[in-house]
Amino acid sequence: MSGAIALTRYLIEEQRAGHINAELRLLVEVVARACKQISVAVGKGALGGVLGDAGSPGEASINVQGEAQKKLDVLSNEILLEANAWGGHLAGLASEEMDASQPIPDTYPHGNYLLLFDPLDGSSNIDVNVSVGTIFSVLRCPEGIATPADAHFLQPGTAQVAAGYCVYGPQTTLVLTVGHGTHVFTLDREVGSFTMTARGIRIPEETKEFAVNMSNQRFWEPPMQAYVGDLLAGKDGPRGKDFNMRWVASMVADVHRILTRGGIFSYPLDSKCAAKGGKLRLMYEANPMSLLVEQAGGAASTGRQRMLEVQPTGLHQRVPVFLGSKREVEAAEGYHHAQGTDAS
Ligand code: FDP
Repeated sequence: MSGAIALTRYLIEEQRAGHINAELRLLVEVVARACKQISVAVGKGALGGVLGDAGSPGEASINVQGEAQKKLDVLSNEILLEANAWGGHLAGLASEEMDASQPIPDTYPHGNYLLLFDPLDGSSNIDVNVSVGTIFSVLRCPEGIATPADAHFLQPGTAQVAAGYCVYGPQTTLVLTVGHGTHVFTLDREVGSFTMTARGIRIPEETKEFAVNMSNQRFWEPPMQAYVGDLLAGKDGPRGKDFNMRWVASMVADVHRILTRGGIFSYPLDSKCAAKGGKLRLMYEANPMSLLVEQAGGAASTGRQRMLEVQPTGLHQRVPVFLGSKREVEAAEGYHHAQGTDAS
């Protein structure tokens, strides 16, 4: 017998250990199955007629964020909704692609969990064959609530009972935490199942690699200007070492690199996104990624506060993000605390 551990076996063992219940196990299995379907659609690309913008020619479809939707954004959202509606493990769902959350229809049994997702993160990279991914977060539905509304989803990241992402790249890889370490499962495309390929990954505490959209430099706040200025000064500057930069512009791919070999990922406040609170979404991007990173020994912050302790005020709320190697995130926070502008 091979020593490979399938996702199903891992989840059953977590259930036996008392870390999850059967309902949460089913939920994760269903999300993973949906990710396999999305992976197939992404993999077909032009052959499947799935590339390009959603909507009719000349009239792009726009989501609640005011961003043009790609055909694969819409398809991935439908796959996740369809897969999760009827299993009896959820009370409600929320997605980047939907204005409001959706309670599970009364035609299906209701469960005790809330699922939030970004069905296809990095969608501006879809048409150019660069890695994209699905990010998800699981919360408990507050007790006594049969039909959850948006307000019931507004729980801090510390309340997440599971979080993960699936990156559709050269390999399809699911990275998952149920609060007991962060584990990596690679899709065996011939067999059709996820197999554990790394257990309990640890992000190196120190790094020499950063990820940020440098084209926004002139719009950043002074602490960010100072922080990146010192990174760029390299060996001759106050940090005393040369840094390299990597920027895929798909958060899932950038975070996956950091979970694999360390680094810091940042999407800071800038004057273009300040009015909205930031660029990335708290509930289905920053929070799940932050839980995965913390469970791997890294840190995640807004620059001024631990990400997982931010009290959400809206389903689609945006936040500044700094996550990855612990010491580097602390260094970035240090610049923000030192300059003291209280922007978030
Ligand atoms: P996208 O808009 O392509 O979905 O979450 C949004 C995101 O991608 C992240 O994946 C990525 O890090 C960032 O936006 C890139 O945005 P910019 O090109 O505006 O910097």
